[in-house]
Amino acid sequence: MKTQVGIIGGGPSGLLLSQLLDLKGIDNVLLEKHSRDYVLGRIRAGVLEHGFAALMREAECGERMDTEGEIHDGFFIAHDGIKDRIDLKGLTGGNTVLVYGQTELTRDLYDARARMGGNIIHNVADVQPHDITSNAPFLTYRDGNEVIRIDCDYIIGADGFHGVSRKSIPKDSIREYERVYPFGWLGVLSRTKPVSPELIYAKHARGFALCSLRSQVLSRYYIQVPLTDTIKDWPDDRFWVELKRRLPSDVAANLITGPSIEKSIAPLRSFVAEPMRYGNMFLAGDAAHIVPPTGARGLNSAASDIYYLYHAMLDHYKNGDDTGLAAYSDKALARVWKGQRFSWWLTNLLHQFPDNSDFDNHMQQTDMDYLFTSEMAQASLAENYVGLPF
Ligand code: FAS
Ligand code: PHB
Repeated sequence: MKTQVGIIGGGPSGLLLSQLLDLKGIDNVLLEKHSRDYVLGRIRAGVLEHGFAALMREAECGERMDTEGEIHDGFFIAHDGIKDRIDLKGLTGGNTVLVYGQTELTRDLYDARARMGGNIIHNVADVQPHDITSNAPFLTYRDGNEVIRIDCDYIIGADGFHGVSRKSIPKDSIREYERVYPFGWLGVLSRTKPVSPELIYAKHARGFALCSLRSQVLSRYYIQVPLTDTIKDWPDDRFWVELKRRLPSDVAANLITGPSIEKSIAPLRSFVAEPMRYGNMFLAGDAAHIVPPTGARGLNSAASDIYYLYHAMLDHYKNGDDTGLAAYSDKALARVWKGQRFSWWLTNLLHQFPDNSDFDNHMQQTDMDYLFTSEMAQASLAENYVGLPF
């Protein structure tokens, strides 16, 4: 099999790039190790920057997002028993975010690929990139006992944090930066009316909590839990009691509880791999970087990677211009690191760190006091949350 671009990974990064390239007549094949239903079974991100939404529309996948997604002009930070609002729209000259689940966005991308007859191969085993630094790289994968080879001009590693692409780069050609946080997020999805029309991020002595949503009948809640906890430690009743304890009393009083339809614990880490290119293989999305979900930057950092790669591939195949490909890693990393900073800062502001000194905790409280006594500080938070320019 021969193609122009070989993509590893059928999550949002790989699917969005595959769709954008196909629309411009750039041939690509996408290899995904799981089934479509397995990928769609993951409950992940919920907040899209306007840049991501624009890219979905350019990929002719934005219709349901614009119909069913909710535009949010702001969100709340609960602290010291009160709620303060961050006025995203007012502080950023009109920018907002779109609340639309990653599951639905991924479904829209899969449906669009199917409509276009996109070449997506599921349930592939042992995907391996080969001759990455040559001008004739190729991919192999196993289908039963048969090994299939795909010759391509470029390989895109969009296979997430645990994928094969980043691990195929020699250790002396890649540098990794990481911070693992001493807690995780226990997430619950419930078919209940959301407690608040806008998101509430809560800082509390018992731990962080987040009230989010997927629609007016589907709520998404999170609480900070120790890394040693498992979902067996958190039957629904205990979860709801603990969530209420971390929310301002007026919010807790209005919380509608119900059976969890999904429950999972995600560890939190900050991670960046540099560079995001090795030979003719380009890393995108979680394959290259991970942020704690506090700032809703994970999926949105993937969007700018895809935007830069898409335009670089267009310049290469349509104009014979390789400056975009040469500049990709530096350009993507410049925005990735700003997303890392914001996510790290907001995580430090809102979570309880068991090893914090009294001074650390006083700094955290002072950071919160400064935020809500300075409109400039709120504007800085807002411009990062709606998404820095691509
Ligand atoms: P993904 O990991 O989504 O997709 C990679 C794909 O590659 C997967 O489908 C995988 O099956 C496939 N793959 C892996 N190895 C392969 C191989 N060897 N061969 C072929 N295919 C392979 N972000 C937020 O903004 N907000 C959140 O609340 C949030 N919550 C999250 C919770 C969890 C548990 C996780 C893990 C992430 C969360 N994220 C969140 C971040 C998440 O949304 C990612 O940013 C997003 O999935 C990135 O998309 P991709 O880069 O496509 O990677
Ligand atoms: C979610 O709805 O899953 C969500 C929203 C905002 C975040 C993280 C997760 O910062």
